[in-house]
Amino acid sequence: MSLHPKRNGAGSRSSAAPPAKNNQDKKTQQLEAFTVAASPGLTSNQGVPIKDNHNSLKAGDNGPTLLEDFILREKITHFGHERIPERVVNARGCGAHGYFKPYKSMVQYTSAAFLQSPELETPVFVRFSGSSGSQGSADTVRDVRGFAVKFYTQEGNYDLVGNNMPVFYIQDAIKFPDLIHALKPEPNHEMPQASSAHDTFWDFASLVPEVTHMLMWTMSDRGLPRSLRMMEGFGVHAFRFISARGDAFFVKFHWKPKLGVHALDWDEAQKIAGKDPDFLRRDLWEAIEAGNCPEWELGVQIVDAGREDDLEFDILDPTKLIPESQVPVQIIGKMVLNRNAENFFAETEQVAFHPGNLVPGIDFSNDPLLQGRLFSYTDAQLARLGGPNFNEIPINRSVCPIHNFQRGGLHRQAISKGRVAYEPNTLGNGTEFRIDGAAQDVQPPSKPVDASKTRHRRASFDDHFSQATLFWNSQSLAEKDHIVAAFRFELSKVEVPDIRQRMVDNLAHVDLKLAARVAASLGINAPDPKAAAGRLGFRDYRMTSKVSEEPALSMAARPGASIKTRKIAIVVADGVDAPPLRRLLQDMAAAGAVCKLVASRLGSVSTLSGKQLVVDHTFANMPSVMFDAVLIPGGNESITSLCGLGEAVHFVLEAYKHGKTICALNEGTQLLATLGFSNEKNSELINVPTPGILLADARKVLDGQVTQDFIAAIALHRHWDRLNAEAVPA
Ligand code: HDD
Repeated sequence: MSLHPKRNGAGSRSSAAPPAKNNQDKKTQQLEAFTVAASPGLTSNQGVPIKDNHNSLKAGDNGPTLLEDFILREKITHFGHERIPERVVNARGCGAHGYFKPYKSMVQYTSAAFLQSPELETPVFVRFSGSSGSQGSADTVRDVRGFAVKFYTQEGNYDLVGNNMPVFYIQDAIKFPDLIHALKPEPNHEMPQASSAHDTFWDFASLVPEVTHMLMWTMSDRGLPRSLRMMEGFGVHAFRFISARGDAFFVKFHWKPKLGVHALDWDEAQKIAGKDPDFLRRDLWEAIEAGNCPEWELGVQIVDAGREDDLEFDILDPTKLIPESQVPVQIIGKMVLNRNAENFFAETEQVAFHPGNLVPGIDFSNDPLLQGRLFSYTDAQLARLGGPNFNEIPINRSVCPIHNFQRGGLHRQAISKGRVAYEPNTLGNGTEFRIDGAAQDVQPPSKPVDASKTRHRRASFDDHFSQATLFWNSQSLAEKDHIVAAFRFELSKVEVPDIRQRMVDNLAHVDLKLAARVAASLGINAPDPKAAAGRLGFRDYRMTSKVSEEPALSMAARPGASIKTRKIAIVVADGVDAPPLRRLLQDMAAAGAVCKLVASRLGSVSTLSGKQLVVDHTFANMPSVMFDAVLIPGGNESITSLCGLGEAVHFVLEAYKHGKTICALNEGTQLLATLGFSNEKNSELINVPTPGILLADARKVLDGQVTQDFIAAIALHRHWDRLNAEAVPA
């Protein structure tokens, strides 16, 4: 049996699961043993039956509650302890189960068993997260997203704890607490929540220029993913592959989503944060429940150990990426997420990742950020999960046997037999038991280290701007506009003008025009790169880049071809013209899109022919920001009502502003009149020269032309080059 997508409740796990046949099922089977189904009746934690769950034990009907009521005491006490400390960063997250399968053997590069055979499926659990917000913060804030994958391999757990951006803010882990303290809500008043738009963050950023490259990413649309299913993942650091022959390679990991890489608009993201703060986690959950199981391909950039100096930057510097045109990404396998967690706390909250959870054949590098992480994650789990036995929590258990002589500790579950808890020994099974180191070690010996202790940073880490410029140069015009707008927004929230000035002076080292555009709206002086260069700790150093533009860094350069799982709103009122609508609904469903009827009230609307169409949502409960595209069917009466309805007009205007595809059939075009579009040649499909606006004759629906145009326009995701979009007061 394999847990491949099952429609209608793919997420639910049957209570009598069949026996595991392959590795993928091993984790499911293991978790099954800990799963508790609801059963009739109540008991205490000691198994004592509870007959009354409504009244505490009192001395007489009006008397005080008795201390001896152990049922009350147990219930209230457990309740008071049911929270654990949230993660100090990446507190808000959601997770899902699935599997990973290589496309080919990687034996040439690594001995990692899970990468040896395309036949082998390895179970995974993935937790996505936002980095700055607390557990209850909104999903769509501007942020880097965590992308942590736990592979339950037959050689133990391997964790790839990455982000949706390929670089990080800082170069050395010793700066991590400073970075996070600056980013998190300010310590005096605990504001703002899940936002970098405040003085302390930009104060730090303006003084530590190594953050500049990462700022370009977070200020870009990458900071606002449309869906967790539509974002890339990166291991960030250079790791090492080690082959069975002992050959070593540097490797950078990439996750490439099958649905393409897409983003929200900033205005949209802010509105969604209020309308549906759970937008991203709901999207993931619903897609998996519907059997639309998200997939990513695993890619690797491999650099032979010893050839890393051919790169013009230091491969160990986590603020640098390897341009894909310099070292192509080899696609080596596929990950599918096909089952939602059964219990959020037990699985998603208690899962414990660690970038040092490695398997033989994969090693870390001397990246100083990674080195610090190796210490931090175990420490974080000890604080969060209450002791050294967190590996025994079901979601964290490996699927291969554990054997060592670690004993005791809080919440120990294993009942280790016998008198022996040491190695070597002869008393365990009567013969000598000794580990002789013959098997391949997880951490193979690397070059001998013979150096003086130093707190010095290598000069090869000094260039903080070349790749920020590379990122900027690689963006489309619309993407550049969004970056400028994001910097303006963030810095306009900064109260101290000196901080704004320092920041734009820094940006002048990325691109003078960018800095000037940001400065223009902030009421400060024009940017001065010399001022930045003169500051303490600021090095005005640039390496010679081999690549000046990199298409892979732009999302616009790689629009997807599919509209699978895209959400289309059909705005309707009584009197809607149903036949062309029905046909379009069929076509869109066949293309994998999700269509929902939106009206001013729930229930149903009547069609021109007097039939009823069931309404899915109201304009109030599901505004346009929750959709990818809008369809306005014809029908005189329906359109007259919609034109007189502010929330319907706003719905369409807002979709226009956010660059979404809008298709109007026949009279439906009148709803667009507010935007200055009219459908004078009513019998023609008019491709108004406004990208993504389709005004169509309903008769053309039957010949498939409208479907084709509509799908092609939605697949482009957004149409930013629209006239007067800023004039729309949405
Ligand atoms: Fe980290 C959580 C990713 C640098 C210390 N980190 C955490 C999570 C992700 C990342 C995805 C959430 C894991 C989960 O879902 O449970 N972190 C990164 C990446 C980094 C990075 C991609 C740089 C390339 N992190 C980093 C540094 C330190 C930490 C430099 C400390 C020196 N990170 C932690 C942590 C967390 C964590 C405090 C919070 C809770 C936890 O680990 O389990 O230990």
